[in-house]
Amino acid sequence: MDFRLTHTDSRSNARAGLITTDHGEIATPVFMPVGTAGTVKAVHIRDVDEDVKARIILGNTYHLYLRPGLDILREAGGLHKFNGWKKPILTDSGGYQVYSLTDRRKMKEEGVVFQSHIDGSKHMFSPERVMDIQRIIGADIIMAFDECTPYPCDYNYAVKSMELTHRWLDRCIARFNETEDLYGYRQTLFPIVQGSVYKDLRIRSAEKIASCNAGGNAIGGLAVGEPVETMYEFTELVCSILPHDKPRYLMGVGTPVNILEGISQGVDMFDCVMPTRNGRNGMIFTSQGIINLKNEKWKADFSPLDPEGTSFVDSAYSRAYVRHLFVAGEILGPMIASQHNIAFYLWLVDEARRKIEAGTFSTWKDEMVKRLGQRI
Ligand code: PRF
Repeated sequence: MDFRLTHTDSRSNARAGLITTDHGEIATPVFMPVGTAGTVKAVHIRDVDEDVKARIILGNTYHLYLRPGLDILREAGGLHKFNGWKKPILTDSGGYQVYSLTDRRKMKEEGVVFQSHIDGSKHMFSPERVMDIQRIIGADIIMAFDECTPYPCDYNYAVKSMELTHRWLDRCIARFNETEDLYGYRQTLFPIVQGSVYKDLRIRSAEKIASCNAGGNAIGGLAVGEPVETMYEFTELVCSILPHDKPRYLMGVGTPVNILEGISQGVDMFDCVMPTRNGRNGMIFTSQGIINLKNEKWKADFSPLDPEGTSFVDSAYSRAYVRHLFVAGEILGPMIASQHNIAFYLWLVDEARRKIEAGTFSTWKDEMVKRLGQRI
């Protein structure tokens, strides 16, 4: 994997760049639609590619390991062959998913023993195991196995957890270097900064991660319930320590406004379930603001779903029609809203990139932040 910065903004830390993988190029800043189980929920892969214009999608080690399981993934020749997505894929390590299983897991130095949310069966994830699994899934970018601390988290726990994440990282790197890709294209390992909301810990963690000289670096443990200003403050702090010439990935973030703030702090990559999850509940993000399609207000609004939207669904369907689909419980409603929302997120990061290139990012961002946060 290679990363080349093409533009840097003079009034903020925003940057535009190009990641090159064996499955093609990824222009940054980028939003990565979440495909937890190997599918961006409710959207055809053709539309994720050609209509939404996603450049990379996400998969999850935890979910894919449980279902369809490693035998099927290996036999398919990896996730790309299995789901038909020909562009880059990133897999999260399971650190976050296992952490969400609060009372179905036990953390140890060796790794985590957890119970499947599907059938209650027992499994063990260790740094080595998670590297081996991500070799089998075959994503272009794979994540280190970490512990995402909850919020709030007391200082002593945060220190212990961060130190464990660092020891696990060393084991991930060792295993990654001892093993090879299985399908003939290269994989890149991203380490993850932790340290909760403690400045000294975040600095220590960012310095440790920077010293690994990885192809790219991630910021974890944020967007877990802390105030948004805290998230921005720590994102900025960590970005100031992580290498300038490597992509930076802020995990699990966020709203359109969070993404614009992240970009202005120097983040290059984002992922979030919000566009698809909220879309399935009838919430759509537009350049005018947020719309709840279930609202009575849209009952007889025959204007296009989003007059400025880039997806075919935006002009093909009216707000009144999509509202009707939601009210009637029709499956097409969640499909249309999901497709619209991820197209909107991709439009947003593309537009940010164009503004960075044109040198007008900061003023555009301030204007967009005012508009995007409001509910209409
Ligand atoms: N670690 C991992 N995945 C993540 C996170 C993390 O801290 C987050 C936190 N927002 C989202 N996804 N491995």
